Amino acid sequence: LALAARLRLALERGEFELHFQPIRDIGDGRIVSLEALIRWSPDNAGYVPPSQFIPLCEESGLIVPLGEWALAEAARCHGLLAERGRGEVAIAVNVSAVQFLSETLPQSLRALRETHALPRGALQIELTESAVLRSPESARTTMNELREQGVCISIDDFGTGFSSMAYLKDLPLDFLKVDRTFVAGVDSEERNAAICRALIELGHGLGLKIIAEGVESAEQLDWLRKHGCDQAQGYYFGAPGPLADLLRAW
Ligand code: G
Ligand code: G
Ligand code: MN
Ligand code: NA
Repeated sequence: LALAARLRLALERGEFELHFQPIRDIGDGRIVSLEALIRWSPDNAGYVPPSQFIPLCEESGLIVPLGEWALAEAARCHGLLAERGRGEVAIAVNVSAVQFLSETLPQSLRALRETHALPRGALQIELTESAVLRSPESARTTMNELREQGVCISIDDFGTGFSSMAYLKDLPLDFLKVDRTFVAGVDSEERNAAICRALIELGHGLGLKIIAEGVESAEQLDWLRKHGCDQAQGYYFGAPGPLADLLRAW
């Protein structure tokens, strides 16, 4: 079976699952949101990382139904959080450019919020710069509709794409996620520190909150706290894992 067809079958068979990584407030350490990261476990034989199948799903168009599945699963999981008294914690879902620009996103999210009786703020979406830059006008329309529904928007991997100040200035965004390549060595390499300082200042100047990705040490976390970063995620706090594990260790 060609991989594209195998992936379609995987979606039908329910072979995908979501893992979650906590995002913590840097000030008080509390978990403010969970990033949902898709995993494929074919025939229950270990996990295939998304880098090995997301690009193919984007080419074949499967990313749209797969993305719909991820949003629905995130909505279901938010219900589980709420049952455990953690309903104020948001779930952030990665959305591909193809899905974001298909313009069905606001409608899908509205339907999910009704079906699962989700409060405003329950779901967030993470977009990359390429998703936005491919069509800034259509991006703005979709973002405004999401905003009205109380869905916050992050720009993911910030600084690694074709960053344009124009879209940052004009689009209704909430969070800027500083890519982990800049966070690595932030406490020991002046060039990374210079970029992180500038991104924090830029984001704050535009009224955005800053999330540092890929935090792996107490030294990095201290640096980020001292320089005003708002939230952090990374192996220092924990790798992505099943929701049940996270709830147990909360
Ligand atoms: O979990 P991991 O670090 O292997 O993720 C690698 C990449 O896969 C990340 O860049 C992430 O944005 C992407 N990814 C993870 N889950 C999803 C998803 O549900 N949808 C999309 N479009 N991308 C995802
Ligand atoms: O592109 P995106 O930011 O959505 O991808 C998140 C990816 O980063 C996931 O694959 C996740 O497993 C990985 N990740 C999460 N925390 C860390 C970390 O502290 N260090 C590294 N190297 N990768 C991380
Ligand atoms: Mn992400
Ligand atoms: Na990222």
